[in-house]
Amino acid sequence: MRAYLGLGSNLGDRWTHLRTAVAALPDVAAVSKVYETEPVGGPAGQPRYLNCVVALDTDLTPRQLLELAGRLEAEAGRVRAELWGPRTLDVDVLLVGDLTVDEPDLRVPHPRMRERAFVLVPLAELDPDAAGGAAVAEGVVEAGTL
Ligand code: GSY
Repeated sequence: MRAYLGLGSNLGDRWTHLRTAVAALPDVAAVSKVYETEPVGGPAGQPRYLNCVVALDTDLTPRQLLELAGRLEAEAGRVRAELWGPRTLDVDVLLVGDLTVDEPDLRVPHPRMRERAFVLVPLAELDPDAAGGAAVAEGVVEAGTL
């Protein structure tokens, strides 16, 4: 099954956090470019994010992908101090095939992905259909590749 994860970092060595996470992911089929993006939500004045999207061809379930995301965030030293606050690493499960999940701690497709240019721009690069067509790139600037 084709799954998409959204990765973001705006604390510490952002490139290393993204690189380390992608290297630890199984069954990677494609990695988008990395984009520097204006923070959405959270406290004013927080640093800009680096964001990318990773495609996996995987048999992992949405729940297993969520657990994997949590492990990678913990390994990056993420501390959940503040809702939507700065973070070393955020890994969101965006899409898992055409599965839908609606549980208190896990919703797939990710419920806010369609509003977020920092998700839609890298996702459109890998799969325009999954992103719903061309994405508006407001606040999103190409920064390089991993
Ligand atoms: O939901 C992911 C964490 N996050 C981000 C992010 O990854 N990028 C940007 N630009 N803003 C964000 N706000 C939150 S919360």
